[in-house]
Amino acid sequence: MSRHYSPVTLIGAPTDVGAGHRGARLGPEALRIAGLGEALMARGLQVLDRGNLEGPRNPWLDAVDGYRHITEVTEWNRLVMEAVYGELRDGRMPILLGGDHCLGLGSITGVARWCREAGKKLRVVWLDAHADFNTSEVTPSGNIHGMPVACLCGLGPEPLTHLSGVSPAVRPEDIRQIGIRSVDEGERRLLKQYGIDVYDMRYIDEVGMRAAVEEALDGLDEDTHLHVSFDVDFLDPSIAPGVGTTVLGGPTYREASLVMEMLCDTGRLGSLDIMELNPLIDDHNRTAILAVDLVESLFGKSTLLRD
Ligand code: B3U
Ligand code: MN
Ligand code: MN
Repeated sequence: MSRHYSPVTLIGAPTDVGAGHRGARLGPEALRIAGLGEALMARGLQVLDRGNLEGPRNPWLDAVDGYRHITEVTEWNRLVMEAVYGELRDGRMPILLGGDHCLGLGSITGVARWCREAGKKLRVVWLDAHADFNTSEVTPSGNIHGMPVACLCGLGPEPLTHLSGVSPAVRPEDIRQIGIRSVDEGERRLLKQYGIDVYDMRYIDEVGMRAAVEEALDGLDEDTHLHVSFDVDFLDPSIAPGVGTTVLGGPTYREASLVMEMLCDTGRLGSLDIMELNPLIDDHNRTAILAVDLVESLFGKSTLLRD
């Protein structure tokens, strides 16, 4: 099935300021070298690569009061929010090339701001091994890439929860998490308290990926903007070794392809993050090449021979 897409814009955010390993700052270049732009153009999309945002360097300091690098994380997220919002306002589809997943906060805050103005509903699909719902009180690391979903729901430090002035930036009931298999103790309590809809690997094993994704996409209509936040550690490490925090037991290539195809079939994709790719621990860029392959499926590449 061929679809009409808005022109897309690639936005590089080369930082690992929210992560526990350095190297995700090289993610945008690795995705470009793996042919992301060319692959999208080959699918008939108009692609504009705006290059990389320029933000503060990673000072690589210890956590203070439960947060590492909060000043730098705030500035990067502000830059990302403005860039993502600006593209949507101009009628373009932003694709954020991370960078670590703390930037999902700025990206989705920008998307939510645009949805409010445009009178659109928002559905966030968060593909990840982790729930990223920690706070300064419960985080085991202080790394803010473990906190963006909590911040989106209004839980966290003011500069992060109020990036666009409105908090919560997203209603917890608009979020679906798929592929989760590593949740910290306090984080689990908060996920329950906020009622986040989590399709963890146990559930996926029991009901199958197709049923899980169908449920996660239930209720989408023509007024819904679908945002996909793709943390590459969602994938099983046997196929995607190039991330800082691998967790065994993730989706296979076939399961991940199906997720992308089903997200594509909604016809509602409006924005995308590709996050946490770390070329320094990858194997000849294979994880970036895999991410590009899956993004092609998200944009309609299919071998489907049956209707
Ligand atoms: N939950 C842990 C680990 C983690 C979260 N997100 C990533 N790693 N990538 C934490 O540090 O918050
Ligand atoms: Mn994540
Ligand atoms: Mn993760």
